[in-house]
Amino acid sequence: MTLLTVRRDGEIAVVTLDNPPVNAISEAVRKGLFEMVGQLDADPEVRAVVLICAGRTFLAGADVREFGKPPVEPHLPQVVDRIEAARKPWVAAIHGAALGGGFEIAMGCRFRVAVETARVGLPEVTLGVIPGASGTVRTPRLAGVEAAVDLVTNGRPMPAGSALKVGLIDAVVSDLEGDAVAFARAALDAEMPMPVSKRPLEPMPEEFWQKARKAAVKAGHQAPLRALDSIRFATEHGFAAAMAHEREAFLDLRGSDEAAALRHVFFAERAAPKPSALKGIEPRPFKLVGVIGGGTMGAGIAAACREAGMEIILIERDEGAVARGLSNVAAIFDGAVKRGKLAEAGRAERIAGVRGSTDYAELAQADLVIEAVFEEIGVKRAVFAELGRVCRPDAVLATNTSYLDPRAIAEGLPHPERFIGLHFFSPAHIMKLLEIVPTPDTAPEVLATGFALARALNKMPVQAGICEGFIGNRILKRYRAEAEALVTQGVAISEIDAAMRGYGFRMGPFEAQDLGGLDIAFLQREGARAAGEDVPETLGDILVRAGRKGQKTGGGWYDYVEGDRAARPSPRAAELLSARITGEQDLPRPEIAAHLVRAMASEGAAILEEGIAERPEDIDLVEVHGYGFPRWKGGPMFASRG
Ligand code: T1G
Repeated sequence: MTLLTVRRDGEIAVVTLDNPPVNAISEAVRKGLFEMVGQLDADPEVRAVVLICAGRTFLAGADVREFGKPPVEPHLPQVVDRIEAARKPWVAAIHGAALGGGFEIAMGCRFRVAVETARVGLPEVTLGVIPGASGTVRTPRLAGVEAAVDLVTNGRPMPAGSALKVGLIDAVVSDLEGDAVAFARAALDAEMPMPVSKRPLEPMPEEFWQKARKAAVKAGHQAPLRALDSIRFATEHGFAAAMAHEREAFLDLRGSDEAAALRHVFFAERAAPKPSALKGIEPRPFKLVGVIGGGTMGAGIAAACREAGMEIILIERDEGAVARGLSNVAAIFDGAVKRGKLAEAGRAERIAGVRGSTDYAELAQADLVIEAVFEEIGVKRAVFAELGRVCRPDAVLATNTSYLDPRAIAEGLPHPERFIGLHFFSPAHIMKLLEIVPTPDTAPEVLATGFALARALNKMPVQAGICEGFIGNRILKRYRAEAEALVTQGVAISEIDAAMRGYGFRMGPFEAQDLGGLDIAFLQREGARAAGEDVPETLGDILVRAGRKGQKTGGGWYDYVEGDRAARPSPRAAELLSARITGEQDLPRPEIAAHLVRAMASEGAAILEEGIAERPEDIDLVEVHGYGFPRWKGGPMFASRG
């Protein structure tokens, strides 16, 4: 396969890059482009150049796989400068996504045209670095400081239409190659714009800087702030100085732990939906989906499946519950309309695809049914007994249980090979994590259906073996137990929460329990005790028995004042727990965080050892996508690696 091919359309040379799967800019691509400029400059018949890519997308950025290696010439900034300095003007013809170094190369071109569906972006901060080939220096010259800060510090790609408005591209076209050639030909007869690096740059207004800085600090890791700083530096210095400053920051960050952690998550996310064990196994179709239960979880699952284009039948126990369930689903789409994410017509179309019933017989033709009823074994078994009677033998039947043993739920179910656990996380239409829990009877194509459903819902699937809490809730239980152990050793609750916020979590373990309610885990422990298990009394038990269930009862680990969610240290909680607390201990917050992350990783090691999780990356994905583990720390297994 030839990396770069050239064809002539009259005086226009069309250079096509073909480096599957995403035209990442490898060393060979840099070298090829660098030499191509000289070759076409030397060709007297060529007057302009169109750069276009084969496959699904324009250049998707530097090849992230090369990040761990020493950079080799020609470096990307040199390639961009060389294209910009070419005697013949280059036109970037963009489809798919021009990202990172891909968009930097496009900015080295004299013009940029794109199809409507294309996106341009500088997502480097999502990989823990900043643009390293003039993204923070050319973008503000091309589109102004505000557009540059927006594009660079949040790392979100911009659709072609918006990019045209701010001047990042020159035209939106329909026939990409043909129109790009015509654009190049027309440009030859018009006044040539200045190369981007020569364009003037307005200073960054102080007020804008302060606002942008506050937002960048909120990101929690250093890359967004360094990117902002690099743009500001570019507004105060010449191009060459700004390029040197940017390069220094890029190389510094590229070797950082944050960048290594973000690359780890990047590749783990791309490996997750394609387990090798399912290669070549056809999933079953799932166009008509039943959801049993219209509460928060059921409504979220129904909305997520409807959003992915499935027809939904929502089953509840009586007409009132059906109405409430349907209104819970409608409320989710109303929210999307309010946030400007969904047009009114789209809302109506989505709601029209969700019908409610109390009659299980309506599920006779369902391809997939997902149960999301009360977390009690008897209730769940009754649901599956009914489903076993009414559903097709090949219909996939799934439980959303988060703690119960799926084997116990499926006991006695006819065609047990069609049963699987699909553990969604609330709110199910937002949280990306989906724990997929097969039983020993689950057929491979049913497991493949679980992964296909995750892809259809744009969720992050992680296969889990059967144990209490599968992967995520089992680690959560250990995390909470270790945090309580620190409290009994005299470490202040507020210090532990502050330590975990400082590490990058949005909330510490105690404030999170107060928000979610201490009684949920309490009921699980009580259920286990009732089943004869020896479950030692926890500090949380003491608080719940004293009526302290968290914010909803005005107090849990902390006290709360009506209408104010601020957590206040609680003398009452201290009094209730005093008998269990021996002494006082002042631990530095980083030590507290390291201790608790190590505890998560130790539970993760046991989970791997027992075969509950297949790979450490899966455990990191569960924690990052389901439990708020800071992405730029990579997850407990990565953070605790040797
Ligand atoms: N480098 C290497 N491999 C990459 C890659 C990249 N940049 N992007 C994707 N892949 C692989 C990915 O691992 C997967 O491999 C396959 O391509 C398909 O990916 C100097 C320093 C482009 C929007 O951050 O956002 O430029 O698993 O499943 O859903 O300033 O990939 O098949 O073996 O995601 O169609 C900046 C990251 C780099 C873009 C396509 N660029 N990629 O999405 O496919 S830093 C990025 C994406 C930089 C310069 C700086 C997406 C996509 P496999 P996929 P997709």
